Amino acid sequence: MLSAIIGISTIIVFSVFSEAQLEPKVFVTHSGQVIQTSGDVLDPLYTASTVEFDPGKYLRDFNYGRISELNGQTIREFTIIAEDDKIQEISPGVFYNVWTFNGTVPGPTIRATEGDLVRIHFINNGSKSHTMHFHGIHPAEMDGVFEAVGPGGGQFTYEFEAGPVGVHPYHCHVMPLEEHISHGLYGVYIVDPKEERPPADEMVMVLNGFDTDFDTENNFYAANSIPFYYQHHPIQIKTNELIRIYVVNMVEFDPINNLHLHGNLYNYYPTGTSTVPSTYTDMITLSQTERGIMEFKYDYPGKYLFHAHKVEFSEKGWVGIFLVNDNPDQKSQTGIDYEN
Ligand SMILES: [Cu+2]
Repeated sequence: MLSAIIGISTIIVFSVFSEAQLEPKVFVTHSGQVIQTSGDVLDPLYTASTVEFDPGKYLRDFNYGRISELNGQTIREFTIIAEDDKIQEISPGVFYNVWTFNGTVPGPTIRATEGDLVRIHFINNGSKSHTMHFHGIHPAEMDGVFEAVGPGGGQFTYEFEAGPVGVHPYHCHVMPLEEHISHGLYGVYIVDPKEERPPADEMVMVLNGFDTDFDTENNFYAANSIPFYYQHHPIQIKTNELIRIYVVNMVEFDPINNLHLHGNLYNYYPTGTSTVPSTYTDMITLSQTERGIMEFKYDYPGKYLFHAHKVEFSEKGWVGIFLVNDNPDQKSQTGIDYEN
């Protein structure tokens, strides 16, 4: 609604001094701000956010769907709506046209147990064609590549059995793919093993970036969309409590990303497909859509950084802090029984 008002009320006034391309043009935004530029204006100008995204909530928010059962199989149904007209304040004063699944970037974390039937009611309320392409095992027609879902209310139902066990991305797969992904049409899909992993304080981190000046290089990087968010709002955890992070790299334009943890090492399970870790390290490197599960405990309380050891990324926002609180009585915040 607000974005529609913005769209209608954005008045573009430009004075043409000559036919020369580099002559300055003056733009007046809907809020009255006057902007002069000799460059092309590739997108409308915005000064208001229409997205409400809380990285603190997203971190531990898992969506298990509407649950029913048929012939002994658990069915999990989700409704996912794509839009491409939302505006998010990526960094103070920097507004960017994000394309969203259910109103946020990343979209909701979808979670099922191996063997469940996952049914996604996908509605495209955007102005361009979109799809949902899940990584994992499913029939060809459920792959979200060749069945583009048209704009303005197009619908498609994706249905498949959850598997394999692990952490997988989902994203739009309409061309130009780079544009559809970099604007934010992605999220995380977790498949739990039938025999549950040990109890833990679980989190999701999507490593992402935003190219806010359209030069196919990212201007901002983050874990969960907002640069420096977890530095300003440290993630509270407890000593001796098992932490499990489902991490997915969705950074477009850059060939690699990485994740370094301070004062500790973690067991790492690439793609989460094995219950046996492949490595014990403080640093993993990930290409786009590469992902895995990290597990660790802190022995000592205090503040610990985690960040990209690609320093450019950390200096542009991909950095956070774990605030490890002392836990002398071994009281768990996740219901873990420490006696066992
Ligand atoms: Cu798309």
